[in-house]
Amino acid sequence: MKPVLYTFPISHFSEKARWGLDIATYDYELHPLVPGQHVTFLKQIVPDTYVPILKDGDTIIQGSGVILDLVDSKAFASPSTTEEKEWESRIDHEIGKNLQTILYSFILDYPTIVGKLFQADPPKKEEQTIIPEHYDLIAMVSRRRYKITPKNVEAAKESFAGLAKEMQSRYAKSKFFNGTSFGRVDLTIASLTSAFALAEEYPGTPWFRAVEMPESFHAWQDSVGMKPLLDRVREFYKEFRNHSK
Ligand SMILES: N[C@@H](CCC(=O)N[C@@H](CS)C(=O)NCC(=O)O)C(=O)O
Repeated sequence: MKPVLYTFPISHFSEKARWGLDIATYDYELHPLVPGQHVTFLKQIVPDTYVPILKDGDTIIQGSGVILDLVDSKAFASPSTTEEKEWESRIDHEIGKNLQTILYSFILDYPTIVGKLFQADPPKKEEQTIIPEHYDLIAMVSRRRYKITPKNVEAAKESFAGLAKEMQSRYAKSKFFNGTSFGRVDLTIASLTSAFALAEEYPGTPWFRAVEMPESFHAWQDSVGMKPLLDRVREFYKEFRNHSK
């Protein structure tokens, strides 16, 4: 049996792992889960129920970084350096984790948006949304999981914008972060900002295109001023996101 990758369709950390496996031409089955329903299912195999998870027989690898470690030598032209891994970790926290706090702070008050984003199959804009069962509970758990308080959301926005700008200046000097070839930092920043860049090659794009995000979300995104960074992300998707299942 092939290894199985458990994901959520719109999870940016899942996208990071999936892109790594795809670019390394690692053979696996994709098993998307519905957020909310994932807890009961994943509790049978892991104590902390987050995705991505790669399950190969009895071996379980959880988290995008460790999954990337598994394929690092095949995924990139040269093995990732300690410096690249330190940057990956910074991007995971300051962009990836903060984005969860920021995104959910904007959408949890809109069950129809969340309902569409959580759908297992790609939704259509004109389709009626099925509001997830026990939505109030899902919203409450998400607020706790992603530490959504006014103070945390402000801090997350500040930290996110700071690193996005820093990455943008790095990319103004060099196409690739390591100066020579598409590497681990490029894959990390691209997958963790995929919901903004909405490249055609990003498998989650149909979900985000099917919803009308609140005006306040767009206003915040514009205020960050990261268009050049997102242009580079779209370039990375076009050139390197070529094995999507
Ligand atoms: N550090 C982890 C973060 C993974 C993560 O935050 N996953 C989110 C989806 S993007 C998740 O599974 N959330 C649901 C939960 O925590 O129960 C990684 O690199 O994979």
